[in-house]
Amino acid sequence: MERTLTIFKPDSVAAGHAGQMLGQIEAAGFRLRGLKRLWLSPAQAESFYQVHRERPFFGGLVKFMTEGPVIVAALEAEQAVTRLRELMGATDPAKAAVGTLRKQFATNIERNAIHGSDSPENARIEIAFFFAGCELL
Ligand code: 3AN
Repeated sequence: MERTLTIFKPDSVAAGHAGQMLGQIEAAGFRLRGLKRLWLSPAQAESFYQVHRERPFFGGLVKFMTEGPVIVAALEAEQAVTRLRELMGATDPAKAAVGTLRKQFATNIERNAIHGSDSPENARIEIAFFFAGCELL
């Protein structure tokens, strides 16, 4: 079993899509191991996305991720990282396959509805960013 972290981004939470997205994720076989709703501060969003700090879209990404509450979840499944990214679809919803979460719920490459860890190692780091061990039962 492998774990991954997902974030239902501010666009999804504001639109009331988080429940539908989580339902599709659970229906695909993921088990929920941790769940919380929070509003990221600019410092927290900058820290979470520090790998992108040199990218031209970094400022816009931090502004977007702090515009309203997010819902974060720790998920467990076999090959959870790869399988969640397949379910999410391409970063740019215009390029995402039909049926993927981003095709259904994302607006554009920035306001793209959902985050998923990109490797098992980053999943461990990202889960520890949001959850204490006692919150992951
Ligand atoms: P993914 O979320 O598919 O792993 P990353 O890690 O390359 O994509 O990008 C992280 C986030 O940065 C994306 N989810 C998106 O919100 C934003 N982003 C990525 N590329 C762009 C871009 N070219 N323009 C604006 N925002 C972007």
